[in-house]
Amino acid sequence: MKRAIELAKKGIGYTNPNPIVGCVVVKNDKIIAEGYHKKIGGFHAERNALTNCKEDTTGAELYVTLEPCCHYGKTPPCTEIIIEKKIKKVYVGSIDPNKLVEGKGVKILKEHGIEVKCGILKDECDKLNEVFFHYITNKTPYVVMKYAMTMDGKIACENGDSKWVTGKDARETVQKMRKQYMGIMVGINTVLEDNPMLNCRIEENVDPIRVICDSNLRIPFESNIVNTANKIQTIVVCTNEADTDKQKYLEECGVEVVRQKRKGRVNLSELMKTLGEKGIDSILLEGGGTLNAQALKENIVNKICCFIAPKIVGGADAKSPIEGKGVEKMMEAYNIENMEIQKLGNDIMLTGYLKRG
Ligand code: AOF
Ligand code: ZN
Repeated sequence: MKRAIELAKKGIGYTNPNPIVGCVVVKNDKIIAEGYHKKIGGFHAERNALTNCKEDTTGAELYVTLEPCCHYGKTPPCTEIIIEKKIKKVYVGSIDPNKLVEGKGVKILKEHGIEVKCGILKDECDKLNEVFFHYITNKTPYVVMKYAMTMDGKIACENGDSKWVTGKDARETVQKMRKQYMGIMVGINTVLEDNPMLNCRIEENVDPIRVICDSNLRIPFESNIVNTANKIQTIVVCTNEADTDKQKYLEECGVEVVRQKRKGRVNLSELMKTLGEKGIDSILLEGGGTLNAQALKENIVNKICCFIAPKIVGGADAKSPIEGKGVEKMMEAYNIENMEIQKLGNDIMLTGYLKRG
């Protein structure tokens, strides 16, 4: 199963909104075939492993990180090929929460006399697909709030200079996240201040879909975002008071404008529903502080990824990652659970999950 997990990870960034899945076939204590889900729409891990196998699979055992599917989707059910190839025993990591599967894959295999053992390295397998599990159940994107700050909790100096807070290794990790998650979201202030590209610079053609929250359509026509909207999918979200001529012009530049039927600020919960309907399974939220505060308030954040650089910049008015009004009492703080810590060069990365309820 460890090998199957390794294989599954090769699919990161290519399968969304489908899961990443790895599969290993073993006979006489030897791996006779391997496979993983390479790309959305392509064959599933099990079918890739079994069709690649040169040896006779009769009586072999199969390890798969996610329960085999039993439905006709873009491809035929994996249970069919497992039965056809006369596999004797199947070891499963996670149960598939997809309503079309949800235990039925295991049941069908058992009905065909195949022994099935579930929950092998379950936690590791579940972690592979935290995005898929959330999206298939809620139909809204899994939101990862990411920010980098100094040891005194600042994301920039008082004058706004922010290049760079963290070092090379941490920044490279962020690029990998831009590949892994389907969308990237920032507020208009970040566009006005930094004129970012919000693309993925470690690999071509894996840029995330850019989502800009811009209630009044203040985005400059000459910004990098608008200038590249023909090449990289870009969604700008505004509310009803935004200028309709500007909307038209942006659309001519290749920007998709989502207009929410409300006044004032963009409603993020509603936006998550809209993005979910567009098939976007995950969002890397790169702030700034006002948008981050709103995202926490509207309860759309699932995971936090906080980079801390060994630096202090000071300044009472230097920006911090979460602005807004904040909570009134320590008792009301947002709590983070299952914290993990990792060193990246001289920086550290803290990850954790928003505690619900
Ligand atoms: C995958 N890859 O290796 C496995 C999946 O859209 P389809 O027809 O490819 O079906 C996708 C569903 O199949 C997915 O939601 C999940 O429930 C199941 N298993 N999917 O993309 C795989 N094993
Ligand atoms: Zn399948």
